[in-house]
Amino acid sequence: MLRLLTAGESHGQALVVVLEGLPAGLELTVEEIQEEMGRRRLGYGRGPRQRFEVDELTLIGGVRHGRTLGSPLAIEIKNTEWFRSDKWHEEMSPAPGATQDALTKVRPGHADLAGMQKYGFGDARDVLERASARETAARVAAGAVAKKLLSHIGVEIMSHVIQMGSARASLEAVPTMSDLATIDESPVRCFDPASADAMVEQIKAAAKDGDSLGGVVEVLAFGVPVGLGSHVHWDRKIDGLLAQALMSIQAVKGVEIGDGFEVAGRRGSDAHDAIHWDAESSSYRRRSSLAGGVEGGITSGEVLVARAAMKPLATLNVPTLETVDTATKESSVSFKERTDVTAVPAMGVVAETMAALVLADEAQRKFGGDSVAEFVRNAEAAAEAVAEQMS
Ligand code: EPS
Repeated sequence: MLRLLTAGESHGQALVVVLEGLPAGLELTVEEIQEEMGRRRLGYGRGPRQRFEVDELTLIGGVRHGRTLGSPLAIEIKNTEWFRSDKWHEEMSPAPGATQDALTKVRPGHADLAGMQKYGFGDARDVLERASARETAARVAAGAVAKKLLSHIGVEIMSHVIQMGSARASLEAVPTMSDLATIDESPVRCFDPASADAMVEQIKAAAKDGDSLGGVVEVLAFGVPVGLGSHVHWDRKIDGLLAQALMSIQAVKGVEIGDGFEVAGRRGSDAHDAIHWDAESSSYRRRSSLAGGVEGGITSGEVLVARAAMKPLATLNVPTLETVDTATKESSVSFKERTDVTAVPAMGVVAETMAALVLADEAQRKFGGDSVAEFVRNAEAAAEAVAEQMS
């Protein structure tokens, strides 16, 4: 249905995005994609590159006069560091040649060593340039488009940071879409200001030691229709698809839907969302959201909740992790690259993107439509059919 391909290396000339399967007639501007990409650059603990790198993007194909054509959407995102200096030109040149300084003190936890072994490289840069989270800029550009499509059927997606290092946010108040601007203004994209202060302190302390921090983000999707995904096959379950998409984000090591891990320790009588008939909205509602809006691999119509845990970045400003220099086999500490203390606040925006791509894909599978108008018409008809079935 909706297929995303990205290409490009972190310090190469540009990232390239191809998004195939969009309906025609979706209004789209460079500015709105750029605005979403700007949100990914937010967050205390990001490194210097975020300050000077501007996500300069060009719509190359698939859009005419501000509307999609139904053809593949192609976007180019220039790496401004390449275009405003000649810093990476030789190191990343596609022309035949060789590097002067191969990176061989591989970083534990990064793709360096496994990638070198798999692809037969002697220089970790041949791996890390693509493994880098710079690639998430391309994903977010595509995610902005998927979100725009979903907005036509009333689906809205947001995220917030619920843990940074060992600082956990209070989860008592659940944010809604109207809180997103406040969350984006928080230096760590945390909804609870007191927890945000504790998170900033943790980042400051880690930065002082040249160390890095991980954390957890929560993605919330509102207005998700009943019936996306299916119980009939392992690869059609919406929770499985969301888990794959979220787990594919660089440095993410854990995903849960709703209160997945916490619920595992409860008794069955206390682990499920009671169902009742809500006469006011003429719909079935759940009294809690332990299942995160998914039952049997199908969306239930409740708010969709997914969480993603990111490990601390493997690149440290003061490298202390034991490793081996692959050129000499001697013991060493991993090489130092310019890095961020944490990218958890940015990861939230990437997680929104991945959820949006999965939901837009599934919505198109269920409702179909070659134009946005047809897609919306079909979604409305499906909603009416569900309402009729209930009456
Ligand atoms: C990254 C390291 C840093 C980050 C980068 C991802 O880049 P650099 O080493 O060039 O300073 O800033 O993230 C981005 C550039 C981005 O746009 O997100 C890494 O090693 O993954």
